[in-house]
Amino acid sequence: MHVKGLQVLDSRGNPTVEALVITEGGGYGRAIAPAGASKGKLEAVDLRDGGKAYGGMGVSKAVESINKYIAPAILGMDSSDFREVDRKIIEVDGTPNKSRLGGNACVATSLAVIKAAADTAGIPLFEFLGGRRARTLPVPLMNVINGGAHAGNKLSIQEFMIVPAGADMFSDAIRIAVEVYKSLKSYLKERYGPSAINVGDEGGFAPPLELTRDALNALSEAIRRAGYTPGNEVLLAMDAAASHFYRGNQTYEIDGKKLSSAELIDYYAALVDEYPLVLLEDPFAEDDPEPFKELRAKLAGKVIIIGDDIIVTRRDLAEKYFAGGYIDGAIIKVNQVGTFTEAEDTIRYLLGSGGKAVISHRSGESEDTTIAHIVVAYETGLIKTGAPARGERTAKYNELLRIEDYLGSEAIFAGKKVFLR
Ligand code: 2PG
Ligand code: MG
Repeated sequence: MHVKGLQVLDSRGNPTVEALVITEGGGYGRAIAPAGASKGKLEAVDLRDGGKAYGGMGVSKAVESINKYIAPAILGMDSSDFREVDRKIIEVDGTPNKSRLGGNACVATSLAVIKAAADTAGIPLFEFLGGRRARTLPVPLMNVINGGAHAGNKLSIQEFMIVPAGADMFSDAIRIAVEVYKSLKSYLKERYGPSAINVGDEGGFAPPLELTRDALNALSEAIRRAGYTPGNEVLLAMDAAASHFYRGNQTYEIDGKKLSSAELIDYYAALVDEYPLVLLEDPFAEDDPEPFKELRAKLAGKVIIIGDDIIVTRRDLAEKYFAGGYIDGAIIKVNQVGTFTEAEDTIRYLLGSGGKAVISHRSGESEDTTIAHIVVAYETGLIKTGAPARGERTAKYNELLRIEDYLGSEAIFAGKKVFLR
């Protein structure tokens, strides 16, 4: 097996790392590292060049990590031993957070290796990882109103998502989501003017709204205008990404108000009563984990609580917060830990313990579709990969449509039951 690195661009126009793996058996795999904007403090390091070129965002050092350090270390290894390859990458890096090689170099290589292994075996990646029984297509969590760090508006909450879980099959869920997305577009334009349909980093609209309820009302109205009933075919979800509006000392600044953690618990509970919300991600800051527990207990049976910044896809943190009753599950972003094997370990722990694993994109993405295969391979039933628009987001949905087509009548859609605890 040979690996080679290359600097390419991501969806925000920032340089990112691509790895190409070629195996002795004639297979190949290519993967591109994504990049976050609202990151957890404990994420693997995204190695950047600094300096003047690309505003300091270049990744030539990370590309060099692949060509100079990873390539010779894994030369001759078999791609089907991808867990061994990941162990080798971790060993060569030798730091707790991939700061020597760069998490971006590690993740691109690690994902390219599993893709090359599947290609060498002559089967799709989801089947290579999950075997022949893997056939559950996920419910998509589609971020259609962008706020927080992903948009230039005043919305405190980062992501407002539509969840077409009431569909019969995945392709039907995509159709419903697109109809609601279009209906939202015309509603926002009519109500807030033409600039309201500008889009944010994840393909959702970034209208000049200020209040959380304004965004949730817009979604409910768009669902109704598309001919559906909020809470029936289409449910709602939010990623608060609350670390961004945490002001320290158990205080949050949301919707122009200062709320204590206890007041924020009541605020979320009121929203869950008013709207068909089924999933809340990062409702509190990573530095303020205690209220996760109370909110989860209070909203039992109504909503599932998902951790992103507090877990950063690490198995030890998933265990601590899931076993401790803080969360129902976690967001899985392979680049937060740096290798596929580490992310897989976290997925297996969560699913094996009755928890949820939401396979997720980053706000900075590319045409890479690996996450579409991962979500089907482990049948986690939940994917978060942006609006049903913009090439880097639709690339994942299109790959899932291909997988559904490939599975034919064998395909299953996860549906609403995935939200049961
Ligand atoms: C998140 C993500 C993806 P980012 O917070 O969940 O939607 O954003 O990639 O910027 O961390
Ligand atoms: Mg998040």
